[in-house]
Parts: sequence; C-alpha cells; structure tokens
Amino acid sequence: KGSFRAEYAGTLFLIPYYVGTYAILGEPMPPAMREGFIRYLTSQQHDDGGWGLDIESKSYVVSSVTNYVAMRLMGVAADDERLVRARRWFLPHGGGLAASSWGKFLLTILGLYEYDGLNPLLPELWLLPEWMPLHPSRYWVHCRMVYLPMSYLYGKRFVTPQSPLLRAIRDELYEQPYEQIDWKKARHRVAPTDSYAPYTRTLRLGFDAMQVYERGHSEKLRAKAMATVLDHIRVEDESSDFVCVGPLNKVLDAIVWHVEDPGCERVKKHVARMPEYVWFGDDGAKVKSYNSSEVWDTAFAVQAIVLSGQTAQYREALTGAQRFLEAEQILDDVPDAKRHYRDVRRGGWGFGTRDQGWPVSDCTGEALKALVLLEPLKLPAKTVSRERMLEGIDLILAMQNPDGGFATYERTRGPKWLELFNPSDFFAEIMVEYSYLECTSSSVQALALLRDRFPERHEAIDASIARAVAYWRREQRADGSWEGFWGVCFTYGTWFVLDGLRAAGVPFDDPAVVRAAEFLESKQRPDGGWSETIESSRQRRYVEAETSQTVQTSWAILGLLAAGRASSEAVRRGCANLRAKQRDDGSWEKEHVAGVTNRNCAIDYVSYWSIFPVWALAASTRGEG
Ligand code: LAN
Repeated sequence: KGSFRAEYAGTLFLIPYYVGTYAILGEPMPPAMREGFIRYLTSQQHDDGGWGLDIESKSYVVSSVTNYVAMRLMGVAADDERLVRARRWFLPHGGGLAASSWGKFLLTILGLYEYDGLNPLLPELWLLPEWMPLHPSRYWVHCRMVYLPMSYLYGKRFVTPQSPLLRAIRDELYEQPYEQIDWKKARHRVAPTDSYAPYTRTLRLGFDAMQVYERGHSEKLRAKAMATVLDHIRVEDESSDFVCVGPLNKVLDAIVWHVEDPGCERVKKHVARMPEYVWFGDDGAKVKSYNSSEVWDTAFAVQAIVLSGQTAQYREALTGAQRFLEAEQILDDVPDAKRHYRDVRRGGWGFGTRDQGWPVSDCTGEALKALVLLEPLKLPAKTVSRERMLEGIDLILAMQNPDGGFATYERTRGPKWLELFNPSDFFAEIMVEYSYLECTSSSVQALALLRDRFPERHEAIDASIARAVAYWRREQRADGSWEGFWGVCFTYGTWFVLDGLRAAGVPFDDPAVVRAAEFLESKQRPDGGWSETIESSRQRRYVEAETSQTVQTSWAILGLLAAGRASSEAVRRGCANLRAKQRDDGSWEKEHVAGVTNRNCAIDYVSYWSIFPVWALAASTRGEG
C-alpha cells in the first residue's frame, strides 16, 4: 500500500465485545485470534486479578468481568488460576452488577444480566423533533453510533440463545444466586473504580422517566423508531464498506443484522472485515480502537523524514507514502446524506483508510501538509490535483465551529449541557463535538500552507485563521500552557497550538507565545527531558512520570522551536536527552502511552516513538519545527 503501518491499541474493553460477537453470530473465531487474545489478556491481567480500562489504568470492574467472560467463551476453565484470581477481585467489587454500562450491555445480550437492570436506551429518541438538543443526530459520532445499535437491541430485548456454557458463566459473575438478584436496584449502580464521569442527578431522573415511558410505550411508535434506527445503521454500514466508524458499533451493527436475518449478506460482510480491527503483536492479539491509523501515521512520518533532509535515502518509502495518501482521499459523499445527518465528506481524509469513510478535520490537515511537502521531490507517484486539494481546503473551512475552533468529524451540533446526560461512566466529554486545540492547529496549518495557491479562497482562509487564533488566545491557561485532549497532555496541547500560531504568522514575541515557551521551559527536567503521564489528562493537572519521556520531550522541543527558541539552551539539552536515549539500532524504547481519549482512556500510538524523536532532532538541526 505504501503506508506506514504501526500498532494502535491500548484499550482493554474491546476484546470481550469481539469474542461475544463471534459467539452470538455463531461464527468460529479464527484460531490465531483466539490464541492471541488469551495470550494478550493473560499478559495484561493485574496482580490483583483484575483488568484495567486500558493498559495504564488500575483494575476496572467492567474490564475484569467482561474479559473474564471472554476468557471463558474462548475455552478457559472456571477453575483456571487466572480466572479464580479474577473472580476473587471482581466479586467483592460487585461483579456484573457494578460494571459500567457498556459492560452490562454486553452481559445482557449474552444472557448474563437482565434487561431490567439496564437503563433504557430508547430508539424513540430518534423520533424526537430534530431541533431538540436531545435528538441523537446532535451527539458526537462515536457516541451516536454506539448507542444507535444498542437502542435497536434494547428495543428488541435481544438475548442470544443460552448454552450450557453461558448458563455456567452466569453463575460465576455474582456473589448471590442469579435468581435472587434485585435487577432494578442495579440500574444506577456502578463501582467507584469504573465511575470516572459519575451519573448526574439529571441523568438518573431522565432514565427513571424513560423507564416509566418504557412500561407503557406504544408498539406502533416503537416499530417506527426501530425502522428509523435500522435505516441509519444500514447507511453507516454501507457508506463505510462495513468497517464503521469504530470497532464497537461495527460489531453491534453485525449483531443487529444477525437479529434481522441470521446469516444474511450483511452479516457476512461484517464478519469478513472483523479481523481488520485486530492487531497481532509479540504479546498477543488486541482489538484496536480504530480499523487503522495509517493516514495519521504516514502523514507524520513523511513530515519527519522530509525535515530530516534524508529524502534521497528514503525515496522509495516516500514514494509509497505519496501514492498511499493520494489514494486515501475520500472522493464521494454519503448517499442521501442529509437524511442521515451526514455532512459533506468529499475531499477529506480519515484517520486510517478511505473506505472507513469518516473524514477528520486534523487528518485532512496533516495529509495535505504531507502531500505539499512531498511535491518538490518530484516522486514517481500520483499526487492530488489542484481541484482535489481545493476540496480538502473547502472541507476544512466548512468544519470550523462558530467559536473559531475545529472539532473532529462534524461541527458541534449540541449544547455543552448535554454532557449532563453522559451515560458512559468511564469517558468524559463524549456527548457532543467540542472545539479541540489540536484539531484546530492541523487545520490552520494546512490552510496557511495552501493559502497562496488559492487566491479564490484568500478571504475565507484569512478569516478562518484569525478566528482560530482568537480561539487559542481564549483557551490559553494562566500558566501559559494549553491542555491537549487527544495526547498526553499539556505538552501535546502546547506544542500543537504553538505550531498553529506560527503558521498563522503570530510573531515569536507575542505574549501568548512567550508565556507558552516559558511554561515549557519551566517543566524541563534536570536530565534535559520532559515528562507527563496520562494522569495529567485524568486529573487535569501536570503530572510527571518517574522518568523523562521520549515522546513528550520531542513535543516540547517542537513547541519551543515553533516559539522561535531554536538556539536556546533548553532545546540543546532536550536534544541531547533524546540522543542519549537512542538505541544502537536507531530506535527509542517504548514508554508510557502518549495518547488518550475522552480524558480517561489510554490510547497507544506506537509509531510515536519512532516519528517524534526523529522529527524533533531533524527540526532542531534546521532550526525549525
Ligand atoms: C481517535 C483516534 C484519532 C484521533 C485524532 C485524529 C488523533 C484526534 O486528533 C481527533 C480524534 C480522533 C479521530 C479519535 C477520536 C476518538 C477515538 C475514535 C480515537 C481516540 C480512537 C479511539 C476513540 C474512541 C472514541 C474510543 C472509544 C471506543 C469506541 C469503540 C467508541
């Protein structure tokens, strides 16, 4: 393909959904996957017997109970030492009754928990008038697309036929006999370990009201809602070639079609693309939180290599990268887009591959940047035409929020207070799109880079950049930093915004830039490195790891370069730190995860340990960023 392909993993709550889906569909799991999942889960089990939400978190009831079920479904015996230890941890923590909601849902469709113990997930929400903030079309796509098939399965009260194995597992998940459980009491119950974003009173009241509705709901309305939901599922599946926006809605959609028509063509198409989400590594197999990270990784790798000046040596790799990026631009729109609440997608790039079909503002920006950087090399590969570049620019321009920032997939469609209804337990800020500092930076950088080519867009681009700069100024914190959302954390955010400000032409002596550079310098450690862990994102304050971290050190250097401090002592010492840590084969050791999602869940971008130190060293040698 020509892409840079790297591991992309980190979460520990997705394997059970995969294993459970194979079981529900009655599809045999590929043996290598089964063996790999077991090996990986074994390596990730904590000493206390539990599993974390992700590879850097303490034990969560949700992951412990559902990974336990996954191990059982894959053939591990209940008296296996690993599973005995797991039960010893999760039973006193409440077992299935205290798992967070996405875990309870999986247990329910497997027949290991009762619908009476779930809060309602009403398909009828889709029939609300569209102007209402609670209408699901206003939610963030990841939230919207997960609850879409969940509401269908809830509406059907779907439970997979029970087997002796499932019956046995059921009795292993609770301290009390299954028949004696008071399900209604478990509805709002979540273990403190799992409750990063606790249910608000508003949400509990909302759920209780929906419960009342559910008792007397009209079957006619339900049927209409189910048909609407199914139609949105169909369009998501077809317009993403059955890849879907993420792994969870992909497998849930597969189950929906199985319920509609077991063994039908759509189920087969889903199953055929399930392995795409699985990464096979030395430590076993894991479910990635995206089908691929190739556009993102490739765009970054290109920028690092081109800056290093070693373009002759890596001509072949760069040619492949150009071919790949050209081929991955999305060139069509979703049919009947408006009716399915889809924006224009033509001209954009997604995070992974084109067929997934969901452009992201910053992925579009980084892909355009990389392609522009490659142009002078005159590589023997196709590149995007002027018209297609303009489509990319227009897509970015159309994605800007009224506050001047850029969100991920769509402009913000709902009010912030919808967050009061966040039912996910372990994610914060999941309900609607927000403006993100980082997405804004990549978007602005692409606009600035391409401005001169498109006189017909000068006015629009200049206005857009000015609004973005105003947004960044408002978001700067008192200590001079910016808080990142998709990477760990203040280092990530500060680097991105400084790069964006430079692209926007804000001078180095601008007070915002000076304060940010001083912030970064103040956080440099005695060994010349920088350090942050995901606790920064979780606790929303700067938390350092025990040692300097290669990726944060690289970002801090890049930030300082973007602030005009190429010849500073801080940059010199930072680079010395990176050089000292480079291994003989040229690589850097992997350390703490550098990526995060929704403030709480670690996302492991493994390419970052090769891309960013090279980028930082290359840029500092040239005095750039
Ligand atoms: C991603 C991965 C890429 C990421 C960047 C492009 C890096 C970012 O700048 C914008 C947001 C985006 C596209 C993003 C959004 C949230 C995702 C999809 C993730 C962090 C990967 C996993 C996360 C998802 C919500 C995790 C929860 C799992 C589900 C199955 C819903």
